[in-house]
Amino acid sequence: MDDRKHKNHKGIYEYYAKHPESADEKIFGRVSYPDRRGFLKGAGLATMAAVLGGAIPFHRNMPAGIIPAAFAEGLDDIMIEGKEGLTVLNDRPMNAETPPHLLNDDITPTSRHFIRNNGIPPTAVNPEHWTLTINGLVDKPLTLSIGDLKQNFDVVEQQLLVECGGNGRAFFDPKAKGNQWTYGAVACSNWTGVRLADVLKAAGVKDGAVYTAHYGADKHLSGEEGKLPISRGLPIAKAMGSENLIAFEQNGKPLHPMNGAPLRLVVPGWPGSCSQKWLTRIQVRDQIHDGPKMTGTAYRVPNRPIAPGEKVANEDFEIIERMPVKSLITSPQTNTQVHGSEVLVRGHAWSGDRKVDKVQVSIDFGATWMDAKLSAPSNEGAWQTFNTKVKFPQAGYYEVWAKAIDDHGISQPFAIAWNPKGYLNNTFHRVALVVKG
Ligand SMILES: Nc1nc2c(c(=O)[nH]1)N[C@H]1C(S)=C(S)[C@@H](COP(=O)(O)O)O[C@H]1N2
Ligand SMILES: [Mo]
Repeated sequence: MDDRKHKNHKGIYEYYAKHPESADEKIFGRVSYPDRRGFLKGAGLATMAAVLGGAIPFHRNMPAGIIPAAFAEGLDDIMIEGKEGLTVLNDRPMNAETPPHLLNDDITPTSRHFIRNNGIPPTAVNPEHWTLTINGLVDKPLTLSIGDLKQNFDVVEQQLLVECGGNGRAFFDPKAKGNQWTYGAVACSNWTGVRLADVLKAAGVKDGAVYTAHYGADKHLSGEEGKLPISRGLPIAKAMGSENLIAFEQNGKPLHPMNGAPLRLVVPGWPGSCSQKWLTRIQVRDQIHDGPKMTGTAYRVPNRPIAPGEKVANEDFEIIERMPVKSLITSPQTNTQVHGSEVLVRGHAWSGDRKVDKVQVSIDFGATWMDAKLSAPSNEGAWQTFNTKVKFPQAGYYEVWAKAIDDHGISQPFAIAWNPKGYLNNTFHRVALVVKG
């Protein structure tokens, strides 16, 4: 299995013809130029030069709308500014995942943090003028600048796991609609910010509070004013956990524009959709939030195992809360040849709101398992890293499987119950190796 086969090799000409603005966005990353109607129609010569790797001495001769031949090979993953090696699954909205072997670092570099957008990110963001409002069922509604957050609250740095609820969707049969995430809609960066709980406490959460509602500055794909792409929330008890951050830095720098700059929630171990990006407001509610993507089949699963393809009544769905125990093999890369008879297997494991107790590795399709060495999480909400040396008895084709077991004794399953939207796939990660001996 080749990672590349999942790539969306869309020709750049076709792409520019259909979606000039999103093509710009994909190629040049952040849309920080106020007046962009397709890069190739005008502005941004400096950016183009940066992407091409040099200034363009004859730029005055370039016909309007010409696409640099350097790009004629098609869109490749390297072209999201500040991102490297991501596999683009969708261009509008932008969705891109990270191949497992690029997630080998203990702390995920920003350049390798996946992107999951439901709408169109805000442009021309100014962190100086950004505000966050806390309102609803609180004693004292607050409107805070990022400076206020830094000044009035403890600033903490935490390594926190973000995983999309749909990570692994590609492996459901029958197929579930939505982005066909394979393994890489997960990351564990270092986030700097203030605790969500501290800010809620400062506003004074009133008796009767049930749920938060999160709002961001991104726009609905339709462009319709006031229509939100996504607004999700948390049960108050979870929101009050010390693990959740309102973050303004990612790996020691301002957030990447696609990861929510200048301000976002990071709610580790719960569906990534709880971690509102481009965060502008948190409302405290006396009932479960009902914003876009909180209801119907969005981030909800049937309350019982169902047959593949079975229709389920709306009232039989429940909101996904913590993400299940899971592991990912980040080295070796799948489909590599091993020269010699042993290899070091390395990866990460996590279980939402819990610790992982054990990771086991198998090279014989699950007949026997060996315990891997497993690190403690660097803080609550971080993934744990495992490694073990495996020895192959002879040359040939092997699959390395990993299985994590959490501190409640719950293990990753070999197979998972089907659900209509393809959420929560935590089956074993399997890596193919050809041992040459
Ligand atoms: N405002 C806003 N916040 C959002 C989203 C979005 O589309 N808009 N997507 C959510 C989903 S579904 C996920 S999985 C995470 C992904 O975070 P990332 O793009 O930084 O990896 O952001 C969440 N926060
Ligand atoms: Mo997500």
